[in-house]
This record gives sequence, structure tokens and C-alpha cells, in this order.
Amino acid sequence: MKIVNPATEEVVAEVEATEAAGVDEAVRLARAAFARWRETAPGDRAALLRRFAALVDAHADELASLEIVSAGHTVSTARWEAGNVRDVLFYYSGAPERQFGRQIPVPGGVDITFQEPLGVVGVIAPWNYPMVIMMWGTAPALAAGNTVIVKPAEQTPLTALRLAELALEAGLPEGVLQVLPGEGEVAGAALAGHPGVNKIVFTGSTEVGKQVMVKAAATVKRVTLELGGKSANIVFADADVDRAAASAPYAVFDNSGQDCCARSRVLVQRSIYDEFLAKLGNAVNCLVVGDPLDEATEMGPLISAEHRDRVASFVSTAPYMQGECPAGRGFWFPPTVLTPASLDDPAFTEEIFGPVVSVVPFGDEIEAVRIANNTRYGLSGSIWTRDVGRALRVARAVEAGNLSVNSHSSVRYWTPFGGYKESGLGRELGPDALAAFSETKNVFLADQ
Ligand code: TXE
Repeated sequence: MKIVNPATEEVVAEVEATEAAGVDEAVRLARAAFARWRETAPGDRAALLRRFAALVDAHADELASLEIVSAGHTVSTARWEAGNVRDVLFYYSGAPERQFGRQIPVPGGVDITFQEPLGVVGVIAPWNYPMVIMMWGTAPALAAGNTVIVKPAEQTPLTALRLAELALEAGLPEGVLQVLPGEGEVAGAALAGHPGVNKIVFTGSTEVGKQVMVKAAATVKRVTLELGGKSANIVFADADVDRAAASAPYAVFDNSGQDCCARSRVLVQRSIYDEFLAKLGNAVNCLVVGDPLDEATEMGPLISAEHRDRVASFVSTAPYMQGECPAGRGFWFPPTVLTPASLDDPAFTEEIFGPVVSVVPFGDEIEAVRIANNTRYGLSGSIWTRDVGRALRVARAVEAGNLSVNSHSSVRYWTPFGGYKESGLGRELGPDALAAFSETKNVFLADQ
């Protein structure tokens, strides 16, 4: 597989693709390693994860550079990623010693529960935040005593491969964390269908997520799915319009819009619609799009030429406005603001996963919630208002897993993250994620 720099179109590496037989071999190794890893003293597992985190910290610049040349990330996004990988590892390194069971009072004996690891966990990762999303599944799985096989996206295996080396350097035993670069339909499908794999953590498109779920059903594999989104950014007339408009571009154009939490539908109360659009336009004009290596750059290229063509296909009517982007080599697309005439416009209903935002007006709170919920997705969203009562009412009414009020931030590694409806199944991050990597066993001892 050729790894291409999205900003220059240069081939930066070639990586061998794993075939189905390679997946079989990896599962055998992971099962053998599991027998030992689950018996490793919790304190020792914790220490190994901390050492792994420290090595990630020491190699943060190198990891960030690999992400920049393969995923097209800006310097600041890539640095954030390396920091998040370290933080997630540190956070879950506190878990092995805190995997408690319970003792529940019952008549006639003693009832105790055990928290046991599942076995082998497959993590199928996408290309938009390659190392971060890999680690969101991997760190809690390892902490809970599972062994892990990662299948990174075809376009972006470099950081995953480097992280596997750092894990070995930290002292994680061979087979505890393996990375298998390969095609989704070959290595990914083999992992999802393998009877020796106990759980799949999948992040990617809703369509492939459904296929993974079907494959997993054959052996009732556990699944955690983080899928697409088409999140709403609802701006009420009583909001701080300047702040809402100034931050809206970052809520959708961060990582060039290749973000499952992108607030790509902006719903604005009619009385401030024109004012908001004008301010949004000014903010988009100020976005710095260009060389990912330049510290000042805020938006880089898209992942591939195919993806750029797909993004372009959604812009079928004249945009309200379009920003600048470099010409020439690289998979560039300008930040684009649309004002669709119909709520059925695919630009308003489909996940574009590019720097395209659609802005529509609404009348009242009820209409805003109805438009926000009129989607098969339910990942995130924002609510801008100064009225606390309204903020809570709307937050309760919107069908999405991660909402922010007067903010666009969705991700903190210590709070739960995941989607309603077709945006996913289960939660990653925070304390809840651990439960998704263990089984609860109940044992009753009768009085003698
Ligand atoms: O995703 P895929 P793609 C959305 C976004 C984007 C669209 C397509 O809208 O435009 O999906 O992106 C592996 N069995 N998101 O085509 O194909 C694949 O190798 C098992 C949202 O890149 O879903 C990769 O490792 N695995 C999203 C991973 O699945 C398979 C992030 C994701 O690829 C497989 C990415 C199969 N049959 C895209 N086919 C988010 N939620 O953040 C592919 N894969």
C-alpha cells in the first residue's frame, strides 16, 4: 500500500498489506499472549501502560510528523493527537488496580462478582484521527486485561505501526498489541469475522459499521461502533452571536471537516439569521488554509483525491461563500458555506466529511429541535443561548450523545463519548469504556 502525503501527493512510504492468513496468525499470537496478560499483576500492567505513555510523550514530535505527512494534519492537530494518545494511556493506566467486583447480599450464601477481560479485541480505525482513535479503543482494552489487534486505515498506518514498536520498547509482551495494516475488505473483514476475536471496536462509516455488526453477530462478538454524524449547531437569538459566529468555522472546518463531530448543520433563529451569516462569512474569510507544516495554518488538505471529488459532489448549488485554498498539488478544498433552499438537499442531510457547512433559519425552539433531530445520525451538537432553562430543555430534546452549550468542544478523555441512532453503539473514553472491555461473572457460594 502506498502512503501518500495529502498536501503534496508524494508517496512517503510503502507498507505491506496483511492478508487473511496474516490475521489468523495474529489472532493465534494474541490468544496465546492473552493467557499470560490477564494473569499479569494489575500493578505490573499499570506500570507497563505508564511506561508506554512516557515513550509516547518522548516521541510526540515524531508521531506528530508521521501524522502530518500521511493524514495531512496541521501541526497543531497532530500535536494535539500525540498529547491525547499519551493522556488516554495515562488515564487508563490507573484502571488495572481498580477493576473491582462486588459482594451482593443474598440469602443462603455469598454472592460475588468478578470483572474479567473479554479476550482478544480487534480495533478497526479510520484515517481522520488515526492514532487517537486507535488508542481510544486500545488503552482501555489493554488496561482491562485484553490483548489487542489494530487494523489501521489503508491511508494512515504509520503512527499505528510506530506505536506498536513503542509498546514493545515499553515492555508490553509480544502479542499483547499487534498492528496489521491492510485493506478494509480483506484484513478488516477477516478480523471482524474471526471466531477467535471477542470484540470489535470500529470507527468509520455507518455503512461499514453495519457490515461489521453483521459479521460480529455470527459469534455474538461484542461491538463498540463510532460511526458518522451530521451534527447541529443551534444558535438562538439570545446567544452571544459574535462568539457563536466566530467559533462556528472551527466547529466544522477543524481537520478540514473530516471529523465525526463536525457541526455541519448550523440552525440559526430567523431574527439573527442575516447578522449571523455575515459574521460567519467574515470568520471563514480569516481562516488560514495551506501548508500543514506552517504553524499559522488552521486548515489543511483532504485525505485523498477521491474524497475531494466526493466532497465537491455535494456543492451542487452556488455557495453563499467560499474561502481560499492553495492551487496545484495536494487534495485541497476551500471552506464552503451553503444556504440550502431545502432541508432535503443532500448537503444538509448527508455526512460530507469535508469543509462544507450548511446554514438554515428556524422560527422557534420546537422547530429547531425538530430540524436537529430529523437525521439518522446522533453524535454531537451545540446549543448557543443565554437562557439556562432553554439550554437544558433543548439538550434533553436533541437525540445525540455529546452536546455542548455555548461551546463546540465534545471530546475529553475522561468523559464518555459516543452516538445515538446510526452514529454508533456504546461509549468510548471515561470510566464507562472499561465496562465495554470486561465481562461480569456472578458466583454464588452456598452456605455449608
Ligand atoms: O470509511 P470506512 P472511509 C465516514 C465519512 C467518510 C466515509 C467513508 O463520511 O467520508 O465514512 O470513509 C475499514 N470490514 N467516516 O471509506 O470504509 C477501513 O479499512 C471491516 C466517518 O474511509 O468505513 C478503515 O480501517 N473493516 C468516520 C475503517 O474501516 C472495513 C471516520 C474505516 O473505513 C471494511 C472515517 C470491511 N468490509 C470515515 N471496509 C468517523 N466516525 O469518524 C473498510 N473497513
